[in-house]
Amino acid sequence: MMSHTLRQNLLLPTPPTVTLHDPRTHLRHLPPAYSTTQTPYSREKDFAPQLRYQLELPRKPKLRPCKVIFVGDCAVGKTAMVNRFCYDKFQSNYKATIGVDFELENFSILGHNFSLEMWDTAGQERFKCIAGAYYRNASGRSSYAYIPTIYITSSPVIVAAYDMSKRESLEAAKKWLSSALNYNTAQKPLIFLVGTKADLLTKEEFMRMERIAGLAAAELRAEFWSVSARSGYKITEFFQRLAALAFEAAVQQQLKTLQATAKEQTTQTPEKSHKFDLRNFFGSRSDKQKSGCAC
Ligand SMILES: Nc1nc2c(ncn2[C@@H]2O[C@H](COP(=O)(O)OP(=O)(O)OP(=O)(O)O)[C@@H](O)[C@H]2O)c(=O)[nH]1
Ligand SMILES: [Mg+2]
Repeated sequence: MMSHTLRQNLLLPTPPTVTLHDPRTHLRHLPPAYSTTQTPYSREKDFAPQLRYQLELPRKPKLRPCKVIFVGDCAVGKTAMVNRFCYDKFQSNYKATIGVDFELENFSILGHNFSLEMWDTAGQERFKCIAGAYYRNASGRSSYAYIPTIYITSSPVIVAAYDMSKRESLEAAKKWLSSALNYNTAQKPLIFLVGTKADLLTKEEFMRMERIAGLAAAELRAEFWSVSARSGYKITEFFQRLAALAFEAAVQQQLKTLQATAKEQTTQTPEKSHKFDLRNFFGSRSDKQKSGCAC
């Protein structure tokens, strides 16, 4: 009896490796804005039906990683915010970022892979020129120099952070944002104004600061958020909203490019029309077979 049980156990197939998906990075709906009445972006409760329809078509869009640049004064909590979301950790001792830190976070949105390249820049004055180089890359051109510009469609995202317990850091965030915008003329970026360290404020201070930040955000045409990396308050919600809006923008941008290219093809002479082949945008094996292309 004993050996039988043992044999049975040995013959049992090894349990399959279960890949646990992080529910925070799997989105099926558009997350709401921090203040649903105060945002320059979508106030809808879900992705547009048109977008869902496009994504269900057999030709899947190929989305490039979206660049997210974090700017703001030193010690406002940019790194803490990124680390809380990416690693669910918080460090109370301050370690200034040198130049720029990089994190990659993969999302699955409506079943499509979408990555955020997070560029966490240093707030210290002496690194300002280094950050400039990364804003330039945020327009989505230089880091993929070998790919034609038309192929790169992700709008960059700029997160201007300020410390809610330091009023002057809000003024500084506006300046950081305007200098980041100076580098981003090719594509209109998504802009977020994020107040950090919400845990340090009393309820009254918090409400007062939110009123001020709400006005500033409206002026900057940004979506505003208040978060705390220490307590985790609204960190997940913020990153999910950012990823979802960036995804929506990337898909829409790609569709626009595709439509423009198709229009161009119909108006151009046959000689010129094969300059932009649609198969370069949405690769499809069946199409390649139909066209007889062997590559
Ligand atoms: N209480 C509290 N402290 C925070 C919070 N976020 C960050 N801090 C603290 O603020 C200090 C600075 O945080 P960092 O994230 O390093 O700031 P930074 O903006 O990346 O600074 P630079 O890299 O110099 O630009 C650290 O001591 C953090 O522990 C928060 O939400 N609440
Ligand atoms: Mg930092």
